[in-house]
Order: sequence, then structure tokens, then C-alpha cells
Amino acid sequence: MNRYKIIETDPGTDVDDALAILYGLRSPDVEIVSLNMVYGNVDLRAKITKKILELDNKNIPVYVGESTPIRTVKPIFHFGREGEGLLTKDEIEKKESPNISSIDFLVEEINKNPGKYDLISIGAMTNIAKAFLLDKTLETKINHLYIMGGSISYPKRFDIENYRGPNKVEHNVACDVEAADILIRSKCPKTLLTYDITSRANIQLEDLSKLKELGEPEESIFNMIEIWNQYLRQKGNPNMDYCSMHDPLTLMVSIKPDLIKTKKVPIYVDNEGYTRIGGNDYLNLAVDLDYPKFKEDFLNTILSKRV
Ligand SMILES: [Ca+2]
Repeated sequence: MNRYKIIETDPGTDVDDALAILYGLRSPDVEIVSLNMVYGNVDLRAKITKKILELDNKNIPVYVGESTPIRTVKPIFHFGREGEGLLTKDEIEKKESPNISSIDFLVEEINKNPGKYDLISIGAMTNIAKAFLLDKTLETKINHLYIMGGSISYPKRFDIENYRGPNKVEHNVACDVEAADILIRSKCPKTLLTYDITSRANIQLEDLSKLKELGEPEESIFNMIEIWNQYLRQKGNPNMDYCSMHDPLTLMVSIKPDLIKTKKVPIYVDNEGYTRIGGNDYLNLAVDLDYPKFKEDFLNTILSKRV
């Protein structure tokens, strides 16, 4: 396992980014090198991330990246309650002074330490794609790229012979289709966790509610879970009593690869944002999840703080 992780993330909307950060903070053998914000209101995303780190007494750099995609197929999405449950109203509205951009950080740091870092992409892929465009050698200097994105729409068992093609454009790819295409075609070793697998990584709210007993930042993260789930219930999922751990699973696989089974498959992104099987760009596609092992490890880790 490679301990050094650079995480490209969009916390504040779906709550699973915050849970991925918490998982990373509670993993004994992991060093989060930086948390890089991407897509939409990146300043607010940075404030959310910094507050989680501050409440946990952690000093990890947070870099602000691109708010605007290279090419998107959907308007920028905000559910409107980003940061609530964690930040005060004043903290949400406060102006931040910008620091070094995520893209500059990626180019400088990866060039300084070629082969050292895993890149964990759990949001739109704009920052990494722009860094790859800026420095054509960068993609050869990454230990491994893990991407949460795309949907292949395969049934429970991955069967390439009887495969009919995707029926869904997944959010992270839709947010920046061009960037996703650049990452998928890049030369670094990579593993793709599509929605097909990550949407099986569900954890019941009842299990997550134990976070409330652990002080901060766990308590505030649980508030954010409740606010996000309330939003999903209002949006037509009235019985929503779980969270899908798309982003935590992606980080977890970089630490514990045996949580999933993979298959070498060629993948490309079409103009509309569908991830399709074909072409010459092979990657490790996640095709099965060891759910019991995932659930046990996830809950043991995020609930591991001693109080
Ligand atoms: Ca995300």
C-alpha cells in the first residue's frame, strides 16, 4: 500500500466527501498530503474542509482549484445548504484569501516527488486534467490514479459478452466530460470505480448515527449527513435511510485493494458523457465489491476515535 494520498474533492454537496476525509484522517497508515477543492463554489468547499481539519486538530494543506469545468453537460449543481450543520452563517459568508492553486500544487509537488503519490479523484476531474495539460510528463509520475466516476450500467455480475451499454451519465463525469476523457486516456496506472460499484457501498443512517457520540468533527459530519438525506427525501426518495459511500470506497480501495475485484477493460468517454467499453485505453475497472468486508472496515475506521 502506498501511504501518500492527494485527494481531489468537492465537499459540501453529497456528504460522502466529508466521510472520505474522515476515513482518511482515521486510517493509521495513510498520510493525506493535500485536499484539493474542485467544481462550483470551491471557496466554500475549502472552508468546509478546513473546519473539519481544525475540529480534528489536523494541519493538512487545502488548495482551491477550478470552479468552472473545461466542458460540462449539465449546469453547475449546488443543493443550497452546503456547509450547514458544520459552519456558522458568518463562517459560510466570510471572504477567504486565496492561496496557491490546486493545479500549481499538483504540477510542482508531483514533479518534486515522481512516483510517490496516489491521486484520489472523488469530484469533477478538472484540476487533474488541467495539470496534465500544463505538464505533459505529469501523468507518468503518478503512482496510481483512483477515480470515482462514470457508469457502465452492468447488472450485478459484470459480463462483457452480453453487455448492452450504459444508460446513465454519472455526475462526476457529467460535471466535466472533457476532463474525464483526459484522465481516462492518461498513461498513469489507474482504477475506475463506477457508480455501478460505489452505489452498492451503502451504509444505514442507524450505523452512522454512532458518529454523534464521538465529539467533533464527527458530530458535525453527522449533522451534514442528516441535512443531505433530508434533501434527498424531499427530492423523491422519501424512504432514504442510508448513504452511498461512493467517495470513501474509492479512497479505501487505494489502501485495501482486495475490497474489490477488477478487470482490465478498455474504456472511453463519449461526447455526451457516457462511459463506454471500447477503444485502446485499458484500465482496472471495479467489477465486484466485498460488501461485508467494506462495511466492517468502513465503520470500524470512521468510528475509531477514542473518547
Ligand atoms: Ca465527491
